[in-house]
Amino acid sequence: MKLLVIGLGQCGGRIADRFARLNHRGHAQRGINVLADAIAVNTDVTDLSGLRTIKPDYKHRILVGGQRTNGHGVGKVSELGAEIAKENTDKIIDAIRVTERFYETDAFLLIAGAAGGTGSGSIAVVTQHLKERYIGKPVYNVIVLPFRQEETTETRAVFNTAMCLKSTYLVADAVFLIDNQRYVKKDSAADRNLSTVNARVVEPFYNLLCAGEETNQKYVGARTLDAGDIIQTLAGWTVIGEGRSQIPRRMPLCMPKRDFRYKMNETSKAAHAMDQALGELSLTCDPKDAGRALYLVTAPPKEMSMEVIKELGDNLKLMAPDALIRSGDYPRQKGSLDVAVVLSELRTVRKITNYFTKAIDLISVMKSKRGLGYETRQLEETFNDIPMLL
Ligand SMILES: Nc1nc2c(ncn2[C@@H]2O[C@H](COP(=O)(O)OP(=O)(O)OP(=O)(O)O)[C@@H](O)[C@H]2O)c(=O)[nH]1
Ligand SMILES: [Mg+2]
Repeated sequence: MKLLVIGLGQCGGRIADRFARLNHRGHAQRGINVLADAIAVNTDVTDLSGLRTIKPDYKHRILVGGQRTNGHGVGKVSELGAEIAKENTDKIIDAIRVTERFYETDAFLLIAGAAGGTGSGSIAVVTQHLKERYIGKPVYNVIVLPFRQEETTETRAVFNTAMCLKSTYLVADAVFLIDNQRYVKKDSAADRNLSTVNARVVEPFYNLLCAGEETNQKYVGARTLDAGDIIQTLAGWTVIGEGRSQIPRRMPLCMPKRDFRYKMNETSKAAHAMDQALGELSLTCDPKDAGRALYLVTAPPKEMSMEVIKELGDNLKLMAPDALIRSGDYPRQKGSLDVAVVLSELRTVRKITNYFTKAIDLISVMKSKRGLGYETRQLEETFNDIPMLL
């Protein structure tokens, strides 16, 4: 699957930059391009200068609202971010039009941090514009949720996040949710090292995007997961994760391949990788709430019998009984068995309902009449009360 990636604001730009690096890796390791191109849009000159891989010309690093902000960002005012995006959609479309491989693009992937101003305010506006202009081409969003500490110290962070989530949900074909706080908990060394967080955010996309782009027959799976399967799976609130089992270089000599222990070993490695993928989802959620799901197993061909794939499918069905599940195998790498999992069309996500509830409380505090019993409200009810950025 080939994506045209557009990063908005600092967070979005940096993650788009990581996607550009992923593309270089695909090209170098596998001779595959997974991106049609990568573009960064920002109101801040310094942020644009700090990128490493996205091409440095003005069609790839697009400065918007320079006159309004003097090139220093919108200072977390996402309404201003939205306004500037509306005024500059032509500039962004012009850049997309000259993209060399635009005709190969399967979908757009727009990325932004929800708590900031530029990315948070502009992502829904640009998404809506792309949807209207390129009818039939899916537009997906990646929304990065703030660290807990930001939520507790900056009221604006919660408010921006709620407005961004609502607006993006209304216009995008699917919204990948990335919880910054998850990555802190998982690995204390990553702590607030954003570069490490970003690398981990994009990693689960690597095999998923490569699998359908393979042209070498040797690496085409029995059941290829291609762009069509991914597009059919993605809808609404979505999370992604990846797990890995190391494969020892040599099997114990005493264990013949037909031995039952060998078989057990084979399936347990795959099951372990899937458990890890579900445990490391980009946002904590209950798989039972998923309406659609997919998994991709990437491993050396001999590690991937149809039995293993089927068993993983059964496992996932138990975890996500209401999900329509798609799957694929990708006989590619050496030394490990990786399982990437996407859960999509999530009916409810507690963390999002919490943002909406908190934002409504903030609004009512601002109007100095406290709301009654918001804690017990459901996602749909809270959703209606959040202002939009469109
Ligand atoms: N994962 C990750 N999160 C980031 C990164 N940079 C910023 N963030 C998060 O994104 C939010 C802030 O958004 P930014 O992207 O910095 O804001 P902006 O869109 O540039 O908007 P303004 O600076 O207000 O004009 C905060 O929650 C940060 O924790 C990054 O490189 N990686
Ligand atoms: Mg900024």
